[in-house]
Amino acid sequence: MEFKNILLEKEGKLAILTINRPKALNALNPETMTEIDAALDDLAKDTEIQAVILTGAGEKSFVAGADIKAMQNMNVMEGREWALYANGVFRKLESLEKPVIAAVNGFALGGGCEISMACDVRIASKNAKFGQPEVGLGITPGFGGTQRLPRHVGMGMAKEMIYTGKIIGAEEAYRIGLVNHVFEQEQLMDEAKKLANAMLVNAPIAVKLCKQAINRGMQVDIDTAVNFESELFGACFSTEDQTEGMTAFVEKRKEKNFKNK
Ligand code: DAK
Repeated sequence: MEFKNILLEKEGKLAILTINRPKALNALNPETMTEIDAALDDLAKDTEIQAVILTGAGEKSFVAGADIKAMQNMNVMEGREWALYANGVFRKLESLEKPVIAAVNGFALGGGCEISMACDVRIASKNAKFGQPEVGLGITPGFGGTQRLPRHVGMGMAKEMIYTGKIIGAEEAYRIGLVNHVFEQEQLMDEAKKLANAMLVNAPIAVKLCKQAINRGMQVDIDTAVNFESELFGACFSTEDQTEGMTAFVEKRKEKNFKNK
């Protein structure tokens, strides 16, 4: 598929997916969502790629939300279909079997905040702004904001943000745990790559299984969750990378040759 609204670049084991509609502050219209969907299918199949950075084009905006102009005249069925489709794409992103880092380089409002929350880790530039301003448009968050924001920052903080629609800066987002780190804008992508590389040196299957354990485990009771973790832990002992990782430790060898097998 030829992309018009996103860029998909690959550098070794790392892919960089950039939402590229800077004139509309990278707002998510249906075409962009379809392209993200196709890019995620590509990334899921590409066994070379083991980590992904998601960012927005330009210096002003990560994603300024779902495209309000595209939604303005939707009828009930169109709104429902749009929400179902987009939520499916966000779930695909959240479940991608590789870590995804959101490098939030400006506005992350509405659907922009929501897509960042479907990523594993968020880092932000100092000018980043987060919020769920939907109630001011007469709608609820539609891409999982009511569900993921309380999981990230707790129910009280999420309710305050969602009911008031207030926009918070990067430092406040850091304080409440919505982002892990804040950097100068010009350093953001380098720092995102450093973080990705700190993941890429580890056994990819183990990282993938950790993602499954955390994502699924957070949705279920603790007994089910730790049982699931035990199953995945056990599964690691069928991999060559477990043998390599432990052999390297015993041999006091720093360099490890993980093969994703
Ligand atoms: N949609 C469409 N265009 C947008 C946009 C958006 N979300 N945000 C910005 N733009 C466009 C502007 O219209 C403008 O285009 P032109 O007028 O030049 O053609 C261009 O980007 C530059 O924006 P501004 O001129 O407004 O730039 P400023 O620096 O003055 O302001 C701003 C930046 C981010 C504060 C402002 O643009 C703004 O308030 N934008 C809207 C932010 C917002 O409310 N975002 C949340 C959107 S609602 C659902 C599915 C999803 C959702 C809900 C339901 N279902 C299917 C049920 C999610 C909803 C949302 O995400």
